[in-house]
Amino acid sequence: MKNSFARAIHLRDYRAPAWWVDTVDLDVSIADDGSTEVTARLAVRRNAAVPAQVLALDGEELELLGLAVDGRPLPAPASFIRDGRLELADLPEQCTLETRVRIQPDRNTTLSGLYRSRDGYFTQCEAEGFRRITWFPDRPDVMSRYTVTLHADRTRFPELLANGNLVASGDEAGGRHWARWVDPFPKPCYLFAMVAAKLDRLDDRYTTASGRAVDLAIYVEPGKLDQCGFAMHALKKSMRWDERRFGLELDLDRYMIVAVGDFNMGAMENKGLNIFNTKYVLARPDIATDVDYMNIDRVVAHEYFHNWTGNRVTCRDWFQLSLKEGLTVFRDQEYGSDEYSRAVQRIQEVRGLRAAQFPEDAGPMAHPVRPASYEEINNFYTATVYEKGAEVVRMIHTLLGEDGFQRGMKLYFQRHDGQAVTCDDFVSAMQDASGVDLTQFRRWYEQAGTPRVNAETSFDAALGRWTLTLSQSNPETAYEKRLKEEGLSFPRGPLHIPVALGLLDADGREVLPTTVLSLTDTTQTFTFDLSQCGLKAAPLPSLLRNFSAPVALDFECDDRALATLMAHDKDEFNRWEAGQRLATRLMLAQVAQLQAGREALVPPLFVEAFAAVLAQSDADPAFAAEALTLPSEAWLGDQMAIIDPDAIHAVRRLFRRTLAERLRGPFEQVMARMSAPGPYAPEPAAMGRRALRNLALGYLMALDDSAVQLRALSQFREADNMTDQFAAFSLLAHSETPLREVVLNEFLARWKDEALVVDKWLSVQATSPLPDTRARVRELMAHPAFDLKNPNKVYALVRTFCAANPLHFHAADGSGYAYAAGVIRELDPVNPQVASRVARAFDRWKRFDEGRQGHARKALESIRDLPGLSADVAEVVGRALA
Ligand code: B3K
Ligand code: ZN
Repeated sequence: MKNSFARAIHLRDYRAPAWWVDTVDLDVSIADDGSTEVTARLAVRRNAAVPAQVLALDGEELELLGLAVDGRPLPAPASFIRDGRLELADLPEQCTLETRVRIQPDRNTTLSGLYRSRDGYFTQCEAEGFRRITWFPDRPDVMSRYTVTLHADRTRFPELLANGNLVASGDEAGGRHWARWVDPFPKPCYLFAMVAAKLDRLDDRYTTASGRAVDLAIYVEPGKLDQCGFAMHALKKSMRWDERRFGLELDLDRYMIVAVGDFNMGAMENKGLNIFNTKYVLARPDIATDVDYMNIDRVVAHEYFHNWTGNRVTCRDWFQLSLKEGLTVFRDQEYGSDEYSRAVQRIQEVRGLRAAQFPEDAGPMAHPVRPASYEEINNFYTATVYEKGAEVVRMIHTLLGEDGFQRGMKLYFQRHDGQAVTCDDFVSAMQDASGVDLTQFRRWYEQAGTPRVNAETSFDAALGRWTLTLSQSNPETAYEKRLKEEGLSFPRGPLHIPVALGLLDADGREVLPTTVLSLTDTTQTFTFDLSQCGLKAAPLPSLLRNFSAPVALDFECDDRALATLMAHDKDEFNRWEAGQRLATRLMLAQVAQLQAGREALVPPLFVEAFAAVLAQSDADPAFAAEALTLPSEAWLGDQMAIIDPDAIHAVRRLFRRTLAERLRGPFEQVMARMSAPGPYAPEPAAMGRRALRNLALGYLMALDDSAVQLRALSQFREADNMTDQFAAFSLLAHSETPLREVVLNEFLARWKDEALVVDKWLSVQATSPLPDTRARVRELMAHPAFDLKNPNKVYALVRTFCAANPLHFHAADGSGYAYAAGVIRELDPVNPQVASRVARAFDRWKRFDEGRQGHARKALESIRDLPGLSADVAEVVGRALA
């Protein structure tokens, strides 16, 4: 295996570019056989601020046909390529460089650069795909104005799209046509996009706050126009929201979204021409669930918000990725909170953070929000950069308040509009605009790891004085260990942690409303004078309200206190959190019972607390659905020294079944009360009712009662919307009854022509707890519904199995690991980015017993030893084995 240190790219090596590219004139001509000629005319100019250097351009898989400087052809173009870069010495300070290359998008299975999907051509350039289209300094701090001319067959590719505005078009010989686009805004090449395809278009118009009319268009594969109305609605909603909340308006005359079925990630914010995975555009009540609708809303908003946070102000280098991603996730979270229930959104965000980011910090791929080194940048579009990055922005928001934060945003745009900048520049704007000192706070960007905060309290009843002692510790992660081995120093020290606190009395009445404390030392004591509150006993603290910092909190709190918080805390997040803490503690205790060979049981206190939430569920069904969801198997495992997936699964199953037995009546009543009459609408209130009703159905299904199963079957067959149909479908498909095959067959027969619904059919089978799951998943790879070249199919079946089915992926016989390794080896030559994402399922392997570790190691080594392994997978597997 190649030496990974030698291959790593380091932040400390950043140098400003030696050459600027002021304008790019691109001519792309797609021939009938798919082979494509790209001519690029770059107006290059030496950067006088740095010592003179050769002009070095990046390129991959380009067949160089010609090279010219200021119109003079250079002989033997290939002789200018050194170590994969095109190097030109002795150029004038300013000149026009012309390159002509041929590329083969039909053979491009990586889905990076220009590639073919079905009958059309699409691009994905972030992070480093533009170099697969033409020779270019492929780095985000080189910003240029683009003119793009596209040529292709008129009948096969009626739509020729690129960033910006259409300025001219016409016919050509041989039934071909052309179109020229000009983007008025300078941009880094990762924001370049083009499309040549036959597509249907949904048009709309939007008038901005300042009164400018904008043309909106969503392009989808022919026949799917009836599935893009909601995405258009979401686009207009998010445009209005950004005007109202952030004072930011669209700067273009035209904004386009194109949906494509083959796409590595969710969507891409290319200037004026977003390209989306169909998963985040297409929706209709009968094919998309409430969760799908919500995701579409959030992703459309996210990409739109990037137009300011990402495109107008972009990243200086890829180490700064969180500058645009953390901030834009924060913005889409706030959008979600303003549109739906703030508390429920927050609960879901924190659940996501704990499911993906906490384990990332605890595993071999740990890195800070702003990493200091990487081997393959595509591996760093992570939960840490995105979700923890958003938490870091949220903490700034908490420390500054909405007004201070908005002043910071204004200053940020004043200073940096049109520039490529760093995370530090963002924090400086926030600090300068608000006067809040964020010097220490910057450590959040540099330190990996989930900090632990420990809380201890004491109460002097005579004086009415309550003290809270908070201490923080920041565990060393795989990241610091690696830096040490490389002989690098790294900053460590206490973080600036905002801790939101409220206090309740023994009856659950609030005696201190939310106060934000700044924990900045390793240990710090805060004293409160509560003599006016008439307390007879120590108050009950509600700590880290609304999850005010991405930390793990250690605080001794007995079961009764948790039950009080669950019932009375004014902070809804902490009401949910108290329930999760209680459930986690009790379930882990039962796991220990099982491991000791004793019988596990469900403590009555838990049934009572659960019943109380159920009894109040009418007040806020969406919240109740969250509060009544038990901690996941993965979360429970993360709390154990050595993860025992079998015992965890057995205990969770026991809890579900026992709760269903004890509370059958209340669950039945919830089902009756929560029916949602009238036609389906993806509205928050109706979504909450459906979530709660289907949760109740889920518990009742744990009873193995044929009456309940028949009820589920009729819901499956009669539902007028996918939310209800899918809920019943997945429950029946996971049940050990003959109905399982019935619903699997009926579902596929009905939806075989809707690719996104077929993905659901695959993922339900991948998450099944039934014993034949691993064998089935393997068989499904040969099913016509599966396609290794399509990322959505791989994610639905393979990644879902590896990442969301701990019981079977971590099977003691190693069969899950062997299966995953086989797929990764097969997938790596096809699409390394997708293969690498699947490989991340091995992150936790050292948390299991020796037997499982042995199997996992073998599986990882079999991947590592694959000849020609991609840099993407090599980095993930190399770190896992290190
Ligand atoms: N910026 C893109 C992600 C690109 C991923 C490249 N491997 C989507 C987003 O975050 O909006
Ligand atoms: Zn983004």
